[in-house]
Amino acid sequence: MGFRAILCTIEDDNISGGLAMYKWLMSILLVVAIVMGGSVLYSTISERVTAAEAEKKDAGSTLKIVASNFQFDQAEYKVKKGDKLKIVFSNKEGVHAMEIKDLNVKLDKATASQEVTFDKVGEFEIHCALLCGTGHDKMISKLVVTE
Ligand SMILES: [Cu+2]
Repeated sequence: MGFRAILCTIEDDNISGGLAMYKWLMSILLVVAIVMGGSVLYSTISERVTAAEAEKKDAGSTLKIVASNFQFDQAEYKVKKGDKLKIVFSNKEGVHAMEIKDLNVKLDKATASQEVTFDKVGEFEIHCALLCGTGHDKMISKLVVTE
């Protein structure tokens, strides 16, 4: 009888010991889950922020050039050296094309945009590359790349 009682006590101890171990393990798992969940959430948020920033940067990196009869919308377009811009050309009136010979840029209705990295400081002539009418020769603007 006495022996049995001892055995029972040992078993009880084992059970409570196991339970304590189980609780401990579960709390560790919970902490790990929280940390992992948090880091996933954090990386998702930071990814979104990065994407939003990239989009914002993209929106600002466009150089629009609009042609009409018989001029471009600005006499001078200014960019900074090192800028990587998407030149977007459009016709507001008439059908024109634009060319910057020194930078190998040629855009028209069919090919309306081109990405250009401005790595040379200087003034570059923009002119119409399509015989558009009486004012064609006057369609000259400047692209200025500054330091
Ligand atoms: Cu022209």
